[in-house]
Amino acid sequence: MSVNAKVVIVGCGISGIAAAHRLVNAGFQHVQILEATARSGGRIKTGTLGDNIVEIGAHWIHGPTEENPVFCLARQYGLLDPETLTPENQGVDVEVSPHQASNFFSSSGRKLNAEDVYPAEEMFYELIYESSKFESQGGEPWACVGDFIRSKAEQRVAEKWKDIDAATRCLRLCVISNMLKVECCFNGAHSMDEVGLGAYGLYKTLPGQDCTFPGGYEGLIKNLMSELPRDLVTYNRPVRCVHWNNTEKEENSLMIECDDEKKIAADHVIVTVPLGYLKKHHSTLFSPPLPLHKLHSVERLGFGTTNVIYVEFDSPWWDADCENIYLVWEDEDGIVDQVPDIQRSWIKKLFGFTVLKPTERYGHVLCGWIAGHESEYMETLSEQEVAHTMTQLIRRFTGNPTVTPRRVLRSQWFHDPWTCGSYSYPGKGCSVQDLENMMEPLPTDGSLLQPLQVLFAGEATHTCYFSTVHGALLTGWREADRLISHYSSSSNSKPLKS
Ligand code: 6YU
Repeated sequence: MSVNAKVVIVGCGISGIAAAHRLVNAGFQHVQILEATARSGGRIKTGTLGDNIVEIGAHWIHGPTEENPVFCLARQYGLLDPETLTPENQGVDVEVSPHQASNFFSSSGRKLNAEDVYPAEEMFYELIYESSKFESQGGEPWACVGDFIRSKAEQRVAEKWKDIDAATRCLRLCVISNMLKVECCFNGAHSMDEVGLGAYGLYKTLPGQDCTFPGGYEGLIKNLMSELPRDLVTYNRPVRCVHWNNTEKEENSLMIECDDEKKIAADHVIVTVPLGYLKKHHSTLFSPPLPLHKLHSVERLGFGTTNVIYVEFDSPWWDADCENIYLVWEDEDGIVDQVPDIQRSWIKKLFGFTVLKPTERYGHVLCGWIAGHESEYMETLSEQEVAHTMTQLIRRFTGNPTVTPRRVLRSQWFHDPWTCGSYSYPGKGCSVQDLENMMEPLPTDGSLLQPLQVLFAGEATHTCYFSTVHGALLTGWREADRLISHYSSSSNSKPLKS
């Protein structure tokens, strides 16, 4: 098949690249990507900390098995460690796999015993599991995951832990607060009070033990880009406005206007900008504006911030087998995942660290995780201020007044003007209909002159793998396939007018 229709893709993240790949391989002759920045990859971004390769954006292949196209591509390009490829690794059921080795430290400078912590962890995981079972009830009677967890936990604590001493009970509640902060990072939400209970179960996990790219996630982008024509992407070319349903005589129905005033006529545009960007700029990005039902879904779906703060040490202060470190504040006021005074105590939102493994490769590097408005405030501080606060934090929790990080590096996704946060989550009142609205092409009225003018891809348009790289990639393929099947019927092959 050879197709002359002109397709413009807005954004060169994984979804835009995936769409371009499919179209070019299917014989589309005029495919162009317009990217606002000077690089490909979007939220897949690999950086360095000293000699170490570290991820600023996406870290893991979630569920590295045959069903995951990111895993299949990474394997094909030879980007994974051999142990990742073993059937044992692919066979891991994440829902029932044993706890990863974890260290818990408290704000009074002591290492907590496993037996003090595990009952709280167990209760929390039970509640998270139950939170995913409300799809058919639309979340009633709780609107958000936070409300559900708090009310159920209080009830169960009163029943199950009534004979336990007050200090242990109090500590366990603080552990539950810590787990809620973990969940905020996982969901990319400021608070679990903003995550809708009715749609929480929409997200689907794939089997297999999550894995990383030893040479960096951007290796995937480089390999995919090397298979596309060199001049396919125009960098530093932000799109200002998509003029669709343009009925002026002699004009193409679709015109893409760039920030530098350049105007590009096209038959189809695939918009892959992040939901955070769309929330902020939808009123100027589309002319005429988005239909109301689509706009409401853009508003209802959530898009928050999760950032990383890397810290490197000369020697470890955690156990040799430790995979995760949790920092439990002992002065929490009930079950909470928000900090009351962000400027003074933003650091309380950082739940802890993942330990970069293997040690032979990374040395002693920790990746700290922080979500929400606290993390957005952190972005406004200088790197020195962040390093100072991290040093104070670690000294306090380890009880060691001399421990000092060698290097610190953090991400700043909220202030990235082309992303405006990290990834999407189902907000309060959301349902699968919102994700379906997100992916619906324009114009929605099939009787109009030119169908499939504006198509939508990107992680926030996938009904069950939103917020992930594999979800984003699949949406790029989905929209390319929509155009391919449109042109497979010869009656639809319409040449570009101008
Ligand atoms: C995953 C992981 N991961 C950590 C962090 C982040 C993300 N994700 P892009 O933004 O890539 O591309 C759009 C392009 O458009 C971009 O280049 C822009 O510059 C450009 N653009 C914007 N405006 C423009 C304009 N006007 N004109 C032209 N161009 C314009 N995913 O699989 N594993 O470990 C993580 C993580 C810190 C920030 C992640 C992870 C998310 C992925 O990175 C992300 O989905 C995709 O890269 C997006 O690709 P794209 O093409 O759509 O957009 C209920 C329940 C919920 C449970 N949630 C599960 C959570 C699982 C996610 N976990 C994530 C964790 C980490 C650590």
